[in-house]
Amino acid sequence: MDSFNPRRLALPSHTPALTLDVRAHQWWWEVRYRNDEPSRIFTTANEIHIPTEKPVRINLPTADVIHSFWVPQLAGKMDVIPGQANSTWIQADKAGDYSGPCTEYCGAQHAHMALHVIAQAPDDFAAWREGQVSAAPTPQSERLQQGQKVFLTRCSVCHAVRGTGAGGNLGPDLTHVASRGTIAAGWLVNNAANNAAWINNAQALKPGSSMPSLHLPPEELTKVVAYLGSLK
Ligand code: HEC
Ligand SMILES: [Cu+2]
Repeated sequence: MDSFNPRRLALPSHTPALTLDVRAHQWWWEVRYRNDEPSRIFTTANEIHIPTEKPVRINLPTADVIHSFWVPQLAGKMDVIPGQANSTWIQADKAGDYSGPCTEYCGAQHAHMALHVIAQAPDDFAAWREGQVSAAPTPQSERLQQGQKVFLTRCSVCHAVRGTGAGGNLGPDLTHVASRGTIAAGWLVNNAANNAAWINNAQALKPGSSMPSLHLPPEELTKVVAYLGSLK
């Protein structure tokens, strides 16, 4: 019975505790948490939080080419194919950070398209979800207000921050970007220095990405980085 995992086989007949739409993009993962109540739907990127011991259904659309979803410790590999409604299931028995690479070559930055599944005890997951459901915090200082202004001018065509009017959807939703451990699909640790480098030189760090190198003046750069850091 060693290699037989009854739970995994039984998963598709369960009612999911949670249903996520995980849309593959060149080269990042958009993660949308479905909910019957529209005000509780939210979108994040590259880091999927799930409660432990609960079956989670993952729908796998793609925004562009073929990708592949694979978190080796939690689920079998599932291809993500244009025009196909593929889906898979994951379940984690233990809390932890499970990572997965994209396993179908999808272009230049395929190697920089990692996904993290962060499994949390149900109470911790519920607390995380409440944080994500809420709108972005209002900037509390003049410096952060200026950072938000830079953001609304330079970034909102591609990025959303819920509650500010920024509604772009070409890039990841940044409403709670400061709550993520990494940016750019697992490629960089999420800290101020890396955000500054990324904003000004995305094309050097991840050539071909749809995120341009913004080359902001130093003033604006530090303010917008501070603003991102406030989006907990
Ligand atoms: C033309 C569209 C576009 C513009 C303008 C743009 N971005 Fe992006 N941004 C993207 C895309 C696409 C990604 C995903 C890149 C990837 O991971 O491959 C991204 C990723 C990011 C990330 C990483 C998010 C994560 O969770 O991985 C941050 C932070 C970010 N952008 C900040 C900014 C800021 C700040 C500005 C304005 C100064 C900006 N972006 C302007 C398209 C854009
Ligand atoms: Cu890939």
